[in-house]
Amino acid sequence: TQQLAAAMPDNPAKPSEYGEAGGLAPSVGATAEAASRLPLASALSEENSSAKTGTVAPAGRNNTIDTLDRVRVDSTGQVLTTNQGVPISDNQNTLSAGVRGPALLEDFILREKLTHFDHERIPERVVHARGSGAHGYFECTEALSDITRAAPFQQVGKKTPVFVRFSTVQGERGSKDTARDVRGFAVKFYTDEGNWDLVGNNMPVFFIQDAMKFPDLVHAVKPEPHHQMPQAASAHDTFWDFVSLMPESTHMLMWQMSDRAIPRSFATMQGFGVHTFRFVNAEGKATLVKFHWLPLAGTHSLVWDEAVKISGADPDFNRRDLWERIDSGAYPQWDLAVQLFTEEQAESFSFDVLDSTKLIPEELVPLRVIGRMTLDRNPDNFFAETEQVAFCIANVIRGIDFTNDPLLAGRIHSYLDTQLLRLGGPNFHEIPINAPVVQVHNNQRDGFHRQAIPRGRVAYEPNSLAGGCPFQAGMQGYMTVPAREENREGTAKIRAKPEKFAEHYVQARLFLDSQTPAEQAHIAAAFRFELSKVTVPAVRERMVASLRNVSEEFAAQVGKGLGMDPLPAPLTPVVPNPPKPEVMRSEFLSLMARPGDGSIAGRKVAIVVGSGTDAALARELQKALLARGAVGRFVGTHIGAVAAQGGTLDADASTENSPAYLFDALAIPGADEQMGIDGHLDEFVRDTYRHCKPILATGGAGDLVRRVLPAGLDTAQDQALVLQEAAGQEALERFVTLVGAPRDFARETDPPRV
Ligand code: HDE
Repeated sequence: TQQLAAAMPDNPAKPSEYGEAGGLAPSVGATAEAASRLPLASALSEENSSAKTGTVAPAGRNNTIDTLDRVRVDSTGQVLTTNQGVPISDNQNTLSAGVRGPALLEDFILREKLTHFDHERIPERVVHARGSGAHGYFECTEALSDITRAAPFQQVGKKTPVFVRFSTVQGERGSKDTARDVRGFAVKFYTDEGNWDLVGNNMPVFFIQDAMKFPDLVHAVKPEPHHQMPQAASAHDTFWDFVSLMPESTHMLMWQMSDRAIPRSFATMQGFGVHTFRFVNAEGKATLVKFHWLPLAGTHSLVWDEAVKISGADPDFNRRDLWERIDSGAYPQWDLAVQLFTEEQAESFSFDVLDSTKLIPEELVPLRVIGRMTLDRNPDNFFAETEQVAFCIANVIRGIDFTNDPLLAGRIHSYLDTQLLRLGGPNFHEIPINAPVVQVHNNQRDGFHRQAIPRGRVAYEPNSLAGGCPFQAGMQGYMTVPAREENREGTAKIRAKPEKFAEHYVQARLFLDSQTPAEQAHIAAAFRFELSKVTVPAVRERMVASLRNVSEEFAAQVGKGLGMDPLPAPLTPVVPNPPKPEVMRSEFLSLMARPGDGSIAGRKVAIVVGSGTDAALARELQKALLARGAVGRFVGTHIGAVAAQGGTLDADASTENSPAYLFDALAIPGADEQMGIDGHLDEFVRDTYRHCKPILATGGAGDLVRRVLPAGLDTAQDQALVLQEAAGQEALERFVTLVGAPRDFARETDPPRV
């Protein structure tokens, strides 16, 4: 300390700030010397990971949450205060000069309250405004230390805390959940080497190949600027005008028109990193990688008619489902799988791996599961966590690097840029939900809302006055892969794309050909629906003209639904004779390929109750569902006590407030004539049937169901219709199993008969 005092004669008291001549004391010396003194290696090593991470996160808690506890506020038993902590005696009345006199300017309590309120909104995200988040953890199940240095993948069993936000893209913050749209699937890994954000979608490809087109795409799909319609929908002129002029969108359009765009639950959708990234190992060797999230609950979606109706009955459908799953302990889980491949392999493919409108079929590069993510805690506060979380594709950690995908390049710029405005300045990384669990050390200073209190007078590097600290990590720090193989053509500045980017239809066809007939029918119906909302005939025609390059049969089907006869001439493709693709059909592209393990956890079943209900059977069914993690809700003509056969049941939902489309299945354990006169119940049966969901009807309920369905339907052949006079254990079991199975679309006709 004395030595330091001597080194800083103008302020002899200063060294006391640094403690006893310890590692943090400023000293005269080179950076290298400082580096040799401070234990960088151990600070960054796996074995010596931060005490805040790398330890087992018990269910319902994790290490991010521990650090967030610092800022959580629980007002139980506390007195109301101002923002300065001054107790407030009266929160009802403004201070005024006499009871009928004017309000007084000196009322700092009123003014503080109103002023804060006046400022409590922030701009919504420019896209992905509508979202829902949850905390959880990622557990490594296969170490990849030979392939990447990335901290989460070093040891089997290692847990890394995560925060995840799912979103729609087009609609505003308060829009409905069940819009036909891409879903964002953004994961923030709070690793012990800094934050890594995997900001993906629930579809593996994108509309455009180059970030240059992103503002155009978003302007086209968002509500039209003159009248701000439609909200949370792509079915309008400007979107289809743009995409029909951008044949590179065709593949993505197939996905967006598929049932993937209306997921049943966030827990039942896949996630994709979309771009090709690089893994980098300790030797600096790179391996190309694509990321996939595979839901353990299987891939399940809604049908369009159902999605439209849900948006009226419960616009928060997906948000509520996520919340309730976590609240009830039916934690959503996904396996993280990677496709690993080399530059040489990539070069041999018929498509370019830098083109985000192309996927790599799993038959070509199989998936390798390396870990599992579990979401086990709801946020405490939507704004503080879900709204303020800021994902950024440029947040990468040691062991993960970018590729030259031109779409990715723009994203590396855009996220931080937009967040500077949305979150009000350069210190948003200090907002608790965004802060890494490791400490931040650098010479960035000041700015609005700075939270950290950096010590000392040194805010530059190199320095000698702070012992060279904080110092460069050198080989232990983030290293960019040195070789940029793709740039073989030379270094001429150019605005152009590689040749393979010009082909736009082969994978659109691959996707279509890989679907089941029911899925194909849904895609055709979605094109028909969306284009039927387009008012300019030339736009509709151009789109159908483009679809002819995907499949003549399919284009004809869509065209017929739009009254086009004859079909418009096909658009001229840029590449008329594309190379033969490696894979012509990929079963994994169908939602049916990954139905999950049949678990019904998190599912909801309506058990309709009324005067004809067999109360014992209703209770037995409710118990059987609960035993498997699903919820069976008693739905009456009204809520509250319902006098049924053999006892009173307590209905917590009604046919009026909770229509059929909010449930995964319908059970009517007995019915009498009285129950047959509720028109809502008729709709219940009709909608459940139309949306291809299971129905169990016993006792007189069989007659009720048959009365509602049109005569001539072959109900005996219907696998998801369990109509039995006296329901035994076997019928209950069959029904419960059906609740977790993919829907059987055999019932569907176009247009629907029911
Ligand atoms: Fe985004 N995107 N994006 N995006 N994106 C944003 O960042 C952008 C793209 C994705 O829950 C914005 O903070 C550009 C692909 C998700 O908070 C913005 C381009 C994929 C989320 C932005 C793309 C995504 C965003 C808006 C083309 C899937 C929500 C607010 C070059 C791989 C994250 C914000 C959350 C959000 C820019 C394309 C996924 C404006 C420029 C491809 C999941 O920065």
